[in-house]
Amino acid sequence: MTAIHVLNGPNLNLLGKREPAIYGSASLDDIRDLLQARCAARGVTLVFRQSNHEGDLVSWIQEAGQAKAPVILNAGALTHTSIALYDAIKGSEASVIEVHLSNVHARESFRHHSYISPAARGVIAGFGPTSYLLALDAIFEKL
Ligand code: CA2
Repeated sequence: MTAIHVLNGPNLNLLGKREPAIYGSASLDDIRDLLQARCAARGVTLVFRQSNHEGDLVSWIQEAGQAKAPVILNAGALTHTSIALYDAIKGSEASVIEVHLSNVHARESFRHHSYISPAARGVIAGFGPTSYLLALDAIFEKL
């Protein structure tokens, strides 16, 4: 395995600063540090990125697909809107685990549909930062 790519979408840079009742108190840097420690213990390189721009995420998914690197993707609200991300995953044959901090199915109905899920290898939602750790365990064990 060359590296594991963890890609984060719009507004996730605000984690830990706003809406702690929904998203918890951990910042995105805290989540990166948790994952970095696990990856270092396994001798695996972690690529951890966040962007508020859809095109960045498209390019990063293509990059991971070309490198045959597994992806953990929290696309934020783009989950519910982006055919471009669906096409990027399908087109690049990236192996993607979709993650969410919150249980999107227990929230507003517009969060119940995901354009990512049909292209994803699996989906983990509702466990806060542990959603990312569970995805990492799945990669270590299954891929
Ligand atoms: O639960 C998740 O991880 C989400 O992907 C988070 C997205 C939301 O649109 C999805 O439906 C579910 C929102 C990310 C924005 O995070 C914020 C954090 C703090 C303050 C405001 C937004």
